[in-house]
Amino acid sequence: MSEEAKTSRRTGVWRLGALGALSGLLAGYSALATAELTSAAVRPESSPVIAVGGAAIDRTPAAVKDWAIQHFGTNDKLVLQLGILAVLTLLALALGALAARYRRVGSAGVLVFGVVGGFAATSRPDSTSIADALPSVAGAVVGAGLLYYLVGRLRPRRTPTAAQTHDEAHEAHEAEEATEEETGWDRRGFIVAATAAAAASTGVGLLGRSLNGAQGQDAVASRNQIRLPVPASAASPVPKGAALRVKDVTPFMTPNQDFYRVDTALVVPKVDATSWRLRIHGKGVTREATLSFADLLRMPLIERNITLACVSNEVGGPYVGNARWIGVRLADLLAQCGVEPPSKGGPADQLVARSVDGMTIGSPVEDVMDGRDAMLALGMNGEPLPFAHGFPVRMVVPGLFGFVSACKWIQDIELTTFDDYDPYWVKRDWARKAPVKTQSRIDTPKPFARPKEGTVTVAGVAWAQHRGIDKVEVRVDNGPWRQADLAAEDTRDTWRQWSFPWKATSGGHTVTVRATDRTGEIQTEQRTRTIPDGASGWHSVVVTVD
Ligand SMILES: Nc1nc2c(c(=O)[nH]1)N[C@H]1C(S)=C(S)[C@@H](COP(=O)(O)O)O[C@H]1N2
Ligand SMILES: [Mo]
Repeated sequence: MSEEAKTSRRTGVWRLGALGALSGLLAGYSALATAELTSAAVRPESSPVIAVGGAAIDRTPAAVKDWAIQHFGTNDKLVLQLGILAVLTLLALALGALAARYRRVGSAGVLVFGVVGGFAATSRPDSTSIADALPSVAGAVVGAGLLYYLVGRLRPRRTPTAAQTHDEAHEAHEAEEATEEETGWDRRGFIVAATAAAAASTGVGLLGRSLNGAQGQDAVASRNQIRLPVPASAASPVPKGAALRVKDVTPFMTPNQDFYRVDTALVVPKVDATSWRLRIHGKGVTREATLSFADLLRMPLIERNITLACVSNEVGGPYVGNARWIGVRLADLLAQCGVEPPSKGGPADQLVARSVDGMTIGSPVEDVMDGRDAMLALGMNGEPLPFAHGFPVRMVVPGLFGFVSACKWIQDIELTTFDDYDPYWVKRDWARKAPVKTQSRIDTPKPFARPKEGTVTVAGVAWAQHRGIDKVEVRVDNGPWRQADLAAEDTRDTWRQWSFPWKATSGGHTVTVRATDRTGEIQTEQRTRTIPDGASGWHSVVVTVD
C-alpha cells in the first residue's frame, strides 16, 4: 500500500467513526424525543430519563443519597438528570461509532438501552402498568432504525448487484471493506437524512414537552379554585417576642418559596383535587373511609404553627422550616374510623401513609393519637399546599422527622404493625421510629466571618418539636457555657430564636451553641451521622475578629 493510500485509508476510518458517532447522537436525540411524545400519552413519569433517574434514586444506597442531598441540596435531582444525560450522550456516541463498523450490533445496542429504560419505568413504586415501558421502547425502536439508516449512508455506494452481495456478507467483512473505500459514500443522503431527523426530533420532542406540561392544568385549575375556610380552631397569635430583631437570623415563619424540599419525585406530582380521594383502611379500622377534598373541607379545621425537620439535615444544616398549617386533626378522623391507639388495645401500631408517587411513610399510631396536633394538612401559610409540598393533602406530625410522618401527595392510609410492614426508607436502612433530635444552629455570624472587635451578636434558632426548647447556651473557645437570650416561645412544636451578645476580642475564635429541651435533656455533644435517625452534635462556627 502506498503512503498516500494509507493516509486516505486513515482519514476514511476517522470519517466513518466521527460520522458514526454523530449518527449515534442523532439516534439518541430522536429516541428521547419519541419517548417524550409517547410519555405524554402514557404519563410524564414514564419518560426514560425520569424513569431511570427514579429507579436510580430507589436503588441508591442511603449513604450516597445522603451525600447527594448534602452536596447538591435541592439541586440533587437536577444534577442526577444532567448526569444521566451525560452518560446517555457518551453511550450514543459510542454506539454510533460502533454501528459505523458493525451496523446491526450498534443498532441492536440502542434497543438494549430501550429495554433497560422500559424496565426502570415499570420498576418504579408508582408504576401500575406495563404501558410505562412504552416510551423507552418506542424511543429505542425509532433510534435504532434511524441509526441503522444513517450509518447505511456512510457505506460506499456500489452497483445494485454488488450492493446485494454486500448486504449478505458478514458484518466484520463489511466493515473491513467499508474502511477501504473512502470515496463514493452517500454524502447527500446522509446530510438530508440527518438534517431531517434532527428537525423532526426537535418538533416531536417539543410537542411531547408541551403535552406533558399541559397535563397538570386540571390540577392547577383545581388548586386555583380552592378557598380555604376559616379554621374552627385558629392558631394562637404568635407572641410579639417570638421574632427577634436581629439581622441575619432565620425568620420565625418560613415563606413557602423558601421552605426546604426533600423528596424522591423527579416530576412533582400534579394531583387534581376534584378527583383526589383518600382511603383509610387496615387493622382495627371498623369503618373504612374514602374521603374527597370537599369532605375534608367540610370537617372542623385546625390551624397550627409546626416546625418540620428532615432527618438528612446535618448539624447546622438548612433542612428545617416553620410554617402555619391548616388541616384536619388526624386523630379525630382515625377515631371516626374506629381506630384505637395501641395503649387502648388497638391492634395497629403503625400508620402507613401512601402517596400518589408510591412513597410509603410509617408513623407510630400512638404518637399520632396522643393528643398532639398531627394533621392532614390542606393549607400552608395561608394558601393551599404548593405542589412541591404535597398538594392537595399531606401529613404533618409535630415532633417526628419528615420521613416518618410528613407524607406529601397522600392518597392512602393503612393501619398495620411495625412487624408486618417496612415502609420505603426503612427498607433503605433508615430507622423505623425517629422523633426529632434537640438541635440548635448559629445563623450569624457566618463561618469564617470577620466581625469587628466589640459586641458581636451571635444568633440562631433551636428546635425540639413537641418537647419545646427551655434553654440555649453559647460557648466561646473553651470558655464557660453562658445562657443566650431566648425569644418568646410560640408553642412547643415550633422552633425558637435565640441571641447572645458576645464581647469579642481580636483573633480567631470558635463559637459553639447547645440547647436544652423541656424534658431537661441537654443537646448531646456526641456527633452522629444523619443515618439512621438523624444527626446529633453541637454546631460551631469559626470566626476571626479584626
Ligand atoms: N410523597 C413523598 N412524601 C414525602 C417525601 C417523599 O420523598 N415523597 N419525603 C419526606 C421527607 S424525607 C421530608 S423531610 C418531608 C419534606 O417535606 P417538604 O419537602 O415539604 O419540606 O416530606 C416527606 N414526605
Ligand atoms: Mo427528610
